[in-house]
Amino acid sequence: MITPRWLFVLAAATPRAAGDPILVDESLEQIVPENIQPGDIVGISVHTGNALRGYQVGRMARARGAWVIYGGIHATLFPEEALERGQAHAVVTGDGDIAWGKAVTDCMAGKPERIYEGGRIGGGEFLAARWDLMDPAKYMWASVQTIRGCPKHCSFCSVWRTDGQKPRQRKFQSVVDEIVALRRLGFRFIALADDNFYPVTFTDLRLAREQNNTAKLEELTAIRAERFQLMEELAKLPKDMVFFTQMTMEAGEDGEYLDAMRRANIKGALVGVEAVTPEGLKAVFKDWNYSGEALAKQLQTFKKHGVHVLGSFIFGLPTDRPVTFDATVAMALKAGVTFAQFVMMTPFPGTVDFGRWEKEQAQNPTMVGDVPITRYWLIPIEVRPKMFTPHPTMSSDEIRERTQKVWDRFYNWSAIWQRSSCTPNLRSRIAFMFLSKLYRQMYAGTGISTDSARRKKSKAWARWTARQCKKLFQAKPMPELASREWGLELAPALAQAAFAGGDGAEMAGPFIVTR
Ligand code: B12
Ligand code: SF4
Repeated sequence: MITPRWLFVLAAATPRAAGDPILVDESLEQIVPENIQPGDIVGISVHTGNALRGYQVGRMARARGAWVIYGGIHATLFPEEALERGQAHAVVTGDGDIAWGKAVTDCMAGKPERIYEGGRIGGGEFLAARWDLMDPAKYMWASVQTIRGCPKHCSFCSVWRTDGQKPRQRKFQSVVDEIVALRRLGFRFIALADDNFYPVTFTDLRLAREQNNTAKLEELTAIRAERFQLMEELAKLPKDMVFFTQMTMEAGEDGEYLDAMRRANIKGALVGVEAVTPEGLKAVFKDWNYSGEALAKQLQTFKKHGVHVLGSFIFGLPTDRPVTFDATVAMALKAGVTFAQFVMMTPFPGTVDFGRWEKEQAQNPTMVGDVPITRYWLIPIEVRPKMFTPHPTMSSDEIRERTQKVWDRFYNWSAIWQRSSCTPNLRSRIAFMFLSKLYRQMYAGTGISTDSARRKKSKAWARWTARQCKKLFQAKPMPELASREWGLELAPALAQAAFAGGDGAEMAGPFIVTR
């Protein structure tokens, strides 16, 4: 559905001397080994879920005489594993925008280093993707990143550890230019592939002010002002644009921010609700999230300001009990979230949860074949357990079955029909229903479903629905659409003035001077 952004960003980072790269997205089609020639340079991105396949591709490419380089979140966390299991010549850890170019140049000279530390580059250094190398017919949504990193520290998430807690924000001009390029190609649905679109909260501003930390206050204020600037520019794009992002529910405190999102056509956001009880939130280091009535109210605020919520809930937390499943779906319905996902607790490497689990397993590791369970991504998919960490009171089958039921309840036809009343006419209402079913079917095939027959049926259904939905996402290309030329950078002093004396409630008008 969504463009894998890294592929098109690395294309932009490829040195000219190497020519235009050939891009292969294995979620659409498998790589053809015969297309790899001796001396080619093959870059492979691995996240934890596809590491095993990635290593297979790397070994094949190396056997064909190519240089093999890995990157991505998993290779960043386990570079030695990629070197050994994936037979890499080199691994790029962290951001590839700069390091990939160096690795390619070194391969062309026949002298790659083992590890290239890409680190965390500044927001101003993020590259725009090379969308000219994409076949627009293959994707429904494009993806553009506006900010990287997240100041929080949730126990199940690796983002704050790998991408850092300091938000790294791209210059808004570069983001808007890229979006214009995509609209020219006929893309009107764009995922803002951000870790957290609301990087500065009122609490952050208040604390900096109370601590008299002027430098921090200035920094936060500038980040926030640039967010508004970005949204103001997005609002000037064709009205049929639809953006979707990810953010914390803290944004519910900030009506002005949500209004700016609505004006910018950011129609929805994935919000990590995770758990509906205070114990559950504490277990995942997210006790700053709301629970109970306050949670429902917070999420309803998004909708009131015209921003739809895709609520994300986790099951399998140690504090979960059978009643938690009912309570969660009841809350999702009460809070009026437009979409919801119910994912199973997975200990992803680099997270606090994973560290704790690895420690527990150190003395007497559970093995699946010859692989310790803490390296579950190396276990062949046919025998890989669906859940890795035992729950104190429920079996993994019970959790999976209950989770499945929650999906079914939230996405039954009658519930979807009721939710679809948020759309303006019958046609959109039907589209909404199809989309909801598509979303549910996609997840039915990600390991949550209980049997393979159901998974197979779901996949076929999802493909059919996706084909119908595709028409909804496409728009007539607008080759005539031009980017604006921006004159001045956002002046930090002006930005600061806009917030003087308040919680940011009194945002000033546009700061930018355009030519
Ligand atoms: C947007 C996003 C999504 C979107 C869009 C996915 C898409 N098609 O693009 C959606 C919502 C669909 C999604 C789904 C999922 N996601 Co997601 N997602 C992200 C997010 C926020 C940004 C990804 C992105 O586009 N970044 C922009 C690009 C430019 O950055 P990048 O991919 O990191 O690539 C850079 C470097 O890593 C490096 N690099 C990457 N590859 C390579 C390759 C080479 C050769 C080199 C040299 C360098 C290199 O260079 C790039 C440029 O700097 C990341 C968080 C993050 N900060 O990475 C999570 C993240 C990748 N997702 C994650 C997860 C878990 C998932 C899901 C499994 C969630 C779920 N439970 O269903 C699914 C899996 C989907 C799938 N099958 O792949 C985890 C992965 C953890 C892990 N260890 O694998 C992350 C890290 C978030 C987290 N909470 O920890 N995701
Ligand atoms: S789950 Fe979301 S809020 Fe928590 S650290 Fe990760 S990106 Fe930040």
